[in-house]
Amino acid sequence: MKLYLNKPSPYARLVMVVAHEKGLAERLDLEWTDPWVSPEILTRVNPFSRVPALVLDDGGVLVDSSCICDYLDGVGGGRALLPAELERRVKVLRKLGIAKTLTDAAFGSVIERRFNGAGSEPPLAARWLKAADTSLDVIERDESFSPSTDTPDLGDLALGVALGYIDFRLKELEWRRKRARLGAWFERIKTRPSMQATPHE
Ligand SMILES: N[C@@H](CCC(=O)N[C@@H](CS)C(=O)NCC(=O)O)C(=O)O
Repeated sequence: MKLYLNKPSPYARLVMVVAHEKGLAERLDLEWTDPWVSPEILTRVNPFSRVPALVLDDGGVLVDSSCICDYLDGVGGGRALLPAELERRVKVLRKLGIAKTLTDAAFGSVIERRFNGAGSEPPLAARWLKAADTSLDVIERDESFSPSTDTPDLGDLALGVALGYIDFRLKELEWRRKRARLGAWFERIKTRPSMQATPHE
């Protein structure tokens, strides 16, 4: 399997975290690429020129981190990160949706600033940063993110990745202030080998 990725992408990082959790990291042929310059090696497999993109051994292509993670969870070893049984699955999907949307808000605001930020804060960046800040307050009060980080599911891992991205690109949010429980949770989950092996750069 060939994975197209770059180091600053929180979406690509989530895929790599899952690959490590599932014992698949060694089976991935990594193609490091900058999606923003629309390189031909990427656009010929993903016409959206986005990472992550995964080319399967039969030549089929998966795009979008949630779809790729679902696939890796199915083919990799060990416990399921996204359980098949409906009641448990819905709980994980709920957390995954929150964590991915937090990532979208944080990443979107960074990109808005980069492309439309000359002079003042772009309105969409301001909107998404406010949404990210409010959602962090909600997550701080949400006890469903696994208190034990020994057996994280896909929702927990996605939240770890979202918070790691905010530390990487949006330090000024100082998200730990007023959120001691979440801060302590993140300190634990970020020690997992899958998180340690996949730093942003
Ligand atoms: N929903 C997608 C988002 C992927 C995405 O936006 N990737 C960014 C890098 S973090 C990208 O490749 N952007 C290039 C572009 O939009 O042109 C996912 O979950 O994988």
